[in-house]
Amino acid sequence: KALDGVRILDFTHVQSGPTCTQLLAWFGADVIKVERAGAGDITREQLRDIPDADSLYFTMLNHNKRSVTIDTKNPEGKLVLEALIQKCDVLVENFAPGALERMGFSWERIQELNPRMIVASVKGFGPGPYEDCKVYENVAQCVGGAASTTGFDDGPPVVTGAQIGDSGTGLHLALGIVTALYQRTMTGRGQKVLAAMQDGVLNLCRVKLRDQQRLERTGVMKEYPQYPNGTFGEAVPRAGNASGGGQPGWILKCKGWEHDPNAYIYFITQAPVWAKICNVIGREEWATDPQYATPNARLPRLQEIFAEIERWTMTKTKFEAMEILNRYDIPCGPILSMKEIAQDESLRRTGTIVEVDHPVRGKYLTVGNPIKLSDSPTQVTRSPLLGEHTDEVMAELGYSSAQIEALRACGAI
Ligand code: CAO
Repeated sequence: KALDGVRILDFTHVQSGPTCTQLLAWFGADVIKVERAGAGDITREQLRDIPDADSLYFTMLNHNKRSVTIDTKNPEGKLVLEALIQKCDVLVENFAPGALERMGFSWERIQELNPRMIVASVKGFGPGPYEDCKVYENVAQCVGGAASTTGFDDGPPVVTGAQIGDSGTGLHLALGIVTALYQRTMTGRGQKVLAAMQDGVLNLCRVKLRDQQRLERTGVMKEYPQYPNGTFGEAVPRAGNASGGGQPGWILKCKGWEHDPNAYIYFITQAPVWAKICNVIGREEWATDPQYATPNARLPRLQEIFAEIERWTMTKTKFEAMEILNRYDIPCGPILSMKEIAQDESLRRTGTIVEVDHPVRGKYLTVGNPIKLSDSPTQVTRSPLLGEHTDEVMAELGYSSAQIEALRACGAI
């Protein structure tokens, strides 16, 4: 495995940090998750669908890890954590700001214990006025520019179902960690890695900061639905389902839309295939009509054009439309429900959707590793039970059975 031999001290909880360490585990790192005895990661018991079984929230974010319980506020527990810091390569955490220091593990202390240690953190904000604030997913979406630019012009800001604040920042952090590991091979030193959720969301909203500057220069953005009939204000408006790029697109109804909330298709009027689009929808004359023939001529007519294309898509199911449009290389995508995705055979074949067996909850579906390495294939294994590997990891640290029992008796592990 790509990260064979890399040991991760996983001090993460909820979603952002666990997403990061799960990826590292899938690439082969030994991820040792530290949890509080008796309680563990709060998500173990959140949104439970089976009484007393670790929730899907927890199981789907903590595959391929080992779990040890340590009370890091207990003096004996602190010694165990120190031993782990000396043995591991990376400490990953996403506590509220200052929590690690309050535990007695400042960057300086960690460096004393292990100068090669990389300390990687997710925080809500980077240094600045909000650095001490706790942050959850939707807060990050709001402060990172996603909410103000998502939704329709006549409605309020909207958050997206994609967890760009949590899982998105976890991905950013994972890249920071492997980069720091690479640099360590040359410097021999650890370093701090910080991924702030606001920054991660903003990075994913980069095109909207592009548009802000275009708007300030020209006062108008012709691919937005506000053009030509609506008005633009001072800030990038919500663009509904308009395409973020230079190829206009929109979501169109398909056959069955009256009773199926997902009977829709995303349709892109890509310029190179405009003539083919005209043929498919039966408006051949638009291919040569100067009012429709060029991308610029079409921009003020997009609403009319999409209404005409929708008259065609409404005669087909989303899959029929996809099949026909793909014959002509016309970019499009059916709106797939989670039910349809869960049943998708090709996603199962590639390991992107995986069925996992769990001793308490039985079989469940999860999303496997979306990043495929040809020399380091991912085998998804179930999430650990709380403290399942405490004895095993303690033995690896050199503790005898009697010492382990004594530590358990005093509540340190
Ligand atoms: N033993 C003893 N104490 C432990 C422990 C252990 N094994 N593990 C954690 N703790 C303690 C911490 O030391 C902390 O104690 P203090 O408050 O006394 O310092 C306490 O548990 C709670 O940690 P927390 O403040 O991080 O947790 P919270 O539930 O209050 O806040 C969250 C959760 C997510 C808002 C906060 O952790 C945060 O802002 N994290 C950074 C941003 C982030 O990752 N957000 C996304 C989360 S996913 O949606």
